[in-house]
Amino acid sequence: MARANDQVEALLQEYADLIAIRGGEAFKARAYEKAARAVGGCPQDVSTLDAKALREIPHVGKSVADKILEYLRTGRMSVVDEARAVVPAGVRELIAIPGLGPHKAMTLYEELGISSVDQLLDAIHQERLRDLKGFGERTEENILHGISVLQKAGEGRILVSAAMDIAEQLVAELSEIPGCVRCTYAGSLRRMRETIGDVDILVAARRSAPFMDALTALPSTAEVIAGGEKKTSIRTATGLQVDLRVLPPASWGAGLQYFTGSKAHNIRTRALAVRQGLKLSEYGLFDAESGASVTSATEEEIYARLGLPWIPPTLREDRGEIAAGLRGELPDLLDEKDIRGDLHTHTDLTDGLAPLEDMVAAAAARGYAYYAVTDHAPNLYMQRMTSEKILAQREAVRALDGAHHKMRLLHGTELNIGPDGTLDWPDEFLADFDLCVASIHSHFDQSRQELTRRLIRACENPYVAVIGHPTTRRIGKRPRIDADFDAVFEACARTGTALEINAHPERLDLCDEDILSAKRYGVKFAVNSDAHSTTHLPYMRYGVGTAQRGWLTKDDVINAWPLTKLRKFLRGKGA
Ligand code: DGT
Ligand code: CA
Ligand code: CA
Ligand code: ZN
Repeated sequence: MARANDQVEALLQEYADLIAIRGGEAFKARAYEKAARAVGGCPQDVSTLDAKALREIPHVGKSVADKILEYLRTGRMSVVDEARAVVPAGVRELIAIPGLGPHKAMTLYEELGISSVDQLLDAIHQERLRDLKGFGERTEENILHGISVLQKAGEGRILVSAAMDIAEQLVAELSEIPGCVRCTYAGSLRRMRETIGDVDILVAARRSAPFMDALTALPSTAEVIAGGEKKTSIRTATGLQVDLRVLPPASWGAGLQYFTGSKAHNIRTRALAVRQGLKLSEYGLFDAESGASVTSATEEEIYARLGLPWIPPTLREDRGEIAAGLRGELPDLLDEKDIRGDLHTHTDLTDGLAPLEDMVAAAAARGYAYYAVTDHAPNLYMQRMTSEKILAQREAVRALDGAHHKMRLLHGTELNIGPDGTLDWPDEFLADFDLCVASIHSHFDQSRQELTRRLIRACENPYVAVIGHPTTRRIGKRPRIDADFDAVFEACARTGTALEINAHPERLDLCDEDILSAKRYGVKFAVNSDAHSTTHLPYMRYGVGTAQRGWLTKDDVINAWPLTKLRKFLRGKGA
């Protein structure tokens, strides 16, 4: 995505937050929030658009368009600058704490002068919040919990998608430099971890200086942390650290293996080498006694010399991949090109940004064999869905089916699993959908017993084929719900309900470890983008990466199946 869109999205979102903090009209804050999301999800680069084209973006009217143009012209939005002058930056930090809204944040600032997370922690420990109107012991607990969620997710790590955007851009630029033999990213990003501490880039070249110089000279480089002949570390303007290492082409394989990690995987491979009288380092595989080089050019050769098949990076976490490799039992992992369709997507009939036609065209362009439209059901009240609207949508979907000749359309919905496990519509109504996804969108704080029963009840509904984002966590924003997931996985296996691997980079839900547990129960999975705009469909790659980290093959994943087999699975659930 174009960077101007990201920057405009961030500014509009900040403006929305600042309006809310200052107690402005809620609808105005909401309007800027919607505009922010729409710009973020807009497929065109906003810096190439004129006033008229800007206003064609959903939720962008004259006043927002003017602000975007001002930003493109001057690099600032004066209204945001004015609002910033009134509300200290720290207060906006406070509203990022789960459980603390803009109203409470402003009260804390006005009554107690609190304008940072640290000051808030001090105030709680000194019990200074107790006397404030609207604050009690329970609020304190919620705030403390919220801060710990924020800090745990934070720890300086960023979402895999944000790191990937930067890494791919760097790899493209460094690959252009004369003398570049190979260039790729390694580390946790190559292993597709859900969050990334720093980006590790490797180059194979005879001379390192041109690459180091290019990295330090990039406009996005804000600070050079350390520069040397073998390794240069920089920090980008967004605060992300990038380590660039330049290797001699002959030791490419050894360097790539070493710097891909994980540390735990490397400890295992080194121990395996030692047992065979070898020594493995980032420079190569050597005979321990003579020091003679055995091999170093490719990862395949190094693994082969250790008696292993090449191990996919997503498995390199010391979760049994070495033992499985030695036995010749590594899974044939799901690949992004195995995915035949997307089974959880939205349109602008609810909170999506793009009309049905655009979503379908974008899905067809991805080469899908089938595609499900699953807008929100009525109990998510803000979306104002009705039976009439969804039936009208079904007509539109049926009419469009065949327009993209190779892709079949499925009409579904994303149901809300109510506090007691009941769903939005009666079974007779559900029976006419091609596919029902059911998800939890509210009452996250129920007891473990209630949450477990609620999910199991949804699985037992004969028309629910997929449980959407099963733990509801949002990385860095909301913790997972406290349910007994072993019991849920067991129920999914028993009832033939698939579990979603939601590919949105902020969700990645189920996560890798849950997938490993669920698979032991014999559960099937659906890897879905949950796209709310055409630009979200490519999030699929992060879902596939997560599925790989959970050792899944295409047999485990219902949307890697041919449509006939998928339909049979759905029929098993009543559709
Ligand atoms: P991150 O950056 O925290 O998301 O995680 P990684 O895995 O990218 O870790 P990083 O950047 O510290 O190092 C990249 C890889 O280099 C790591 O996965 C394995 C390798 N590596 C780095 N330091 C060591 C070390 O002290 N011992 C071993 N065995 N490997 C290391
Ligand atoms: Ca790293
Ligand atoms: Ca690193
Ligand atoms: Zn949802």
